Amino acid sequence: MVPDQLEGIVILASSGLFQVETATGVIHCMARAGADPGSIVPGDRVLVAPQPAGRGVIESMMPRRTRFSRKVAGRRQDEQVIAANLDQVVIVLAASEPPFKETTLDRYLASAEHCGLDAVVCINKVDLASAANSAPAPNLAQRADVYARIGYLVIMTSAALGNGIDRLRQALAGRVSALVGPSGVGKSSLISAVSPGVSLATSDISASTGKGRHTTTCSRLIKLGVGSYVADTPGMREFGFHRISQGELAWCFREFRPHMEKCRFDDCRHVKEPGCAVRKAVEQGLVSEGRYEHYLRLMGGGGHGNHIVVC
Ligand SMILES: Nc1nc2c(ncn2[C@@H]2O[C@H](COP(=O)(O)OP(=O)(O)OP(=O)(O)O)[C@@H](O)[C@H]2O)c(=O)[nH]1
Ligand SMILES: [Mg+2]
Ligand SMILES: [Zn+2]
Repeated sequence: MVPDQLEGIVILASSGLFQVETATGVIHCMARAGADPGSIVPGDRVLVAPQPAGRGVIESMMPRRTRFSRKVAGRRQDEQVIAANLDQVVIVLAASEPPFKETTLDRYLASAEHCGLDAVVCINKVDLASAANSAPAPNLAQRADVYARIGYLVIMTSAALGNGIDRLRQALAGRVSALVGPSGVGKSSLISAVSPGVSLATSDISASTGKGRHTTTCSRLIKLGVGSYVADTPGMREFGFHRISQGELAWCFREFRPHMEKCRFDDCRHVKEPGCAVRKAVEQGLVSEGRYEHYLRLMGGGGHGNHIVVC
């Protein structure tokens, strides 16, 4: 390493300005002239040339170990990297307000699998869907159980009342994570609950649309402890896949994997092909019908700016 450069981790990226955490503290940086500032995201490891007054210039970026990305919103097909060098994503949905939707969860889960990241499912606002004894409503527990049975860690939380916050804190310990999910589900509230020293802006969901107000506008990486970081990310209105091929999509539904190997045809799409072991597993109740239906919907394009590549 050039001695006059400092190694650091990007904790905030906003309109071409960056905050980089280094051994000597947080440095406010710009990207080197000619570099695309949009290509540097929280979690990126960078080399900074210090400038006077605690400022610096990001000179170079180290290769990424992992990244979590989606297709940019709108018609373009470009990739938008949400955070880099993550170990896992925590997909946050609300039990209610906004309503819990498996279609949304399956989309995020498939993307996490495609990015090679562990995924944790966090269902927040259980206080809004609970009986008086604060156990989650049975219907919600059943819906959550579909995901626990296929091997995902499912944590039911209430940032408002404190339920499940210890479990979430444990899941984040020693890892680099990002909380992702729609606006208004409580991502920022959960990070504030996990780390009481942190105060992040939150706002109520809109009474007219029942949706969040997109309060968090840029991703921010927060240090929870040695080796523990969590990224608060802006709620996403649409979550389109970035270049997942049809063949890859089935693999991204992790419970399909042991069955896929037994399909009659190597290039089986698990739609109508004879001898499809995935469909058979659905008929036998080994794979959830709901998950399979969402797979078919995603294979069909299903709106929402999907980018399933036929190859
Ligand atoms: N009842 C209840 N309300 C909650 C809970 N967690 C968060 N909220 C409320 O939900 C609203 C949205 O919370 P935020 O933390 O801003 O949600 P967010 O996911 O960060 O939203 P964006 O930043 O827009 O993506 C706020 O009014 C919170 O007070 C919870 O566990 N129970
Ligand atoms: Mg937020
Ligand atoms: Zn098949």
